[in-house]
Amino acid sequence: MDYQIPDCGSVLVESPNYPNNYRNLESCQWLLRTEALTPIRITILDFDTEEEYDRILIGNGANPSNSASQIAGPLSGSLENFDRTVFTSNGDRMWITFTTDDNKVKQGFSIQVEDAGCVGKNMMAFLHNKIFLSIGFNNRSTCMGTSVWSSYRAAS
Ligand SMILES: [Ca+2]
Repeated sequence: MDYQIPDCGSVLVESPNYPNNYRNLESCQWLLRTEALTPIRITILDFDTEEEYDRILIGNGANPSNSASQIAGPLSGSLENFDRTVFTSNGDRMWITFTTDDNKVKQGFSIQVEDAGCVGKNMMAFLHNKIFLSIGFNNRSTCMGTSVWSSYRAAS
């Protein structure tokens, strides 16, 4: 899924089927960018995956295959064991990948992705349209069909 974060807005990136269990052999990718070209701040709100085997990676830019761009991960297991739950990009684009192995599933995760240029402002929820779908990397319906797509913007 590719998400564009509205000016002063945010989106929620969730594992497939969240808050129900994800499936085995998931391979998901989210590409994120801000409309305002400001950095992105992501906050892990909830996280529970099979330790070591079901994991996410987070990076700067729009190319998850570039390992030099990775800034966090692999993250797996429970949220309470993480040293950090907030990560900020160095530019207006960020990526998240999620892969699982062939056995043991858990609830997964919910991650808030915000326009870092507006963090701290009062925000209210509203629905936002999906901008465009990712192409090529992942056509699995488990990733495409279940990601929650909601966002927030500053209250006027
Ligand atoms: Ca697993």
